[in-house]
Amino acid sequence: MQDIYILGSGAMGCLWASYFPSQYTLHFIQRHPCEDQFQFQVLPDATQHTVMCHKARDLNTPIERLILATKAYDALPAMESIAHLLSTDTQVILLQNGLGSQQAIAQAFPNVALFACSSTEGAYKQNASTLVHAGKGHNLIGPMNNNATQALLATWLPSNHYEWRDDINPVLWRKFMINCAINPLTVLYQCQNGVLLQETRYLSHMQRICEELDLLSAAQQFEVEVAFTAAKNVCELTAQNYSSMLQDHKKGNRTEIDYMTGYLLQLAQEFNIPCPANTEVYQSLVNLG
Ligand code: KPL
Repeated sequence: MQDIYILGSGAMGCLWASYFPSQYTLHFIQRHPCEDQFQFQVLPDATQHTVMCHKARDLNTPIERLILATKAYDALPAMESIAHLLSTDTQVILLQNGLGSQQAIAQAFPNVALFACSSTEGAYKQNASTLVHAGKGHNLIGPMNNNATQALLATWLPSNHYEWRDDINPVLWRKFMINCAINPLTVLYQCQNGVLLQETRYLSHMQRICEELDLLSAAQQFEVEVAFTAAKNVCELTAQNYSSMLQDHKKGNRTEIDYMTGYLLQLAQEFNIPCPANTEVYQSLVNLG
C-alpha cells in the first residue's frame, strides 16, 4: 500500500488526489483542526474519492511521497512545517505557479528528491465536497535537483497524468513569461484574459512587458518563443478566464505577484537588465494591495 501525502487541499490538491486509484492511501496535511476523513466527488465524471486528514503538527510518520499544492508564498513555510518528517527517501512534486518558490525549496531541502510541475489543468471547487475538472490539460514534470529521476517518479505517479521533461526549466520559464504578461494586467485593468487583446492600450502595455521578458529569456539562454506571441495565444485560448491573480485579488487574498513580476525583477537585477515596464506594473500591483 503506497501512502501519498498532499499539502494543500484546494482545487489543485483535490485534483491531484483524484489521479490516484483506490489502492493508494491518500492523506491531506492541514494547518487547521480537521475531520479524520474528507470525501469529495469530481465532476463531470462523478468519481468519488476519500482522503485521510491530518494536522501537520500531529503527524509523526516519515513521508516518502509528497505533493505540494499550496500557493507559491505558502510553499516554503509548508515544507518547513513538516521538515522533521522528510528524509533522503522523500520525493516531492511542486505544483506552484510562477518561479522563486521552487528555487527556495531546492536550496532549503537539498536532500529530498524534488520535482517541479508545469500544468495546464483547470479545476475549481463548486462547493466544499465537489471539484469540477473544468479544463483537461497536461502536466509536464521534470527534476529540480539531481536526486529526482524519471525512474523514481514512475514508481508511484500514474503515467497517464503526466509527461516527463529532462529539462523542466524552459518549460517553467515559458509559463512564467505568460503569467507575467497576462496576470498583472488583468488585475490592473480588472478584465478577463481575452479583453487584453481587444483594447489597443492594453495590448501595447502587454507588448512592453513582453519585450523585457524576451531580454531575460536571452540572458538565460532559453530557446523559447517570443513572449508577446505566446501571451497573445494564451489570451485567445483562455479569453473567458479570469486569471488566477484577478481571482485572488477579487477575493481580497494575497496574490502571487512576488513569484511572477517580483521574481522577474530579481532576475533583471542579477543580469543587470533594466525592466521599467515591469517595475511600474509591480509597483502598481503592490499599491493596489
Ligand atoms: O495561468 C493562468 C492564470 O490565470 O494563472 C493563465 C494562463 C493566465 C490562464 O488564466
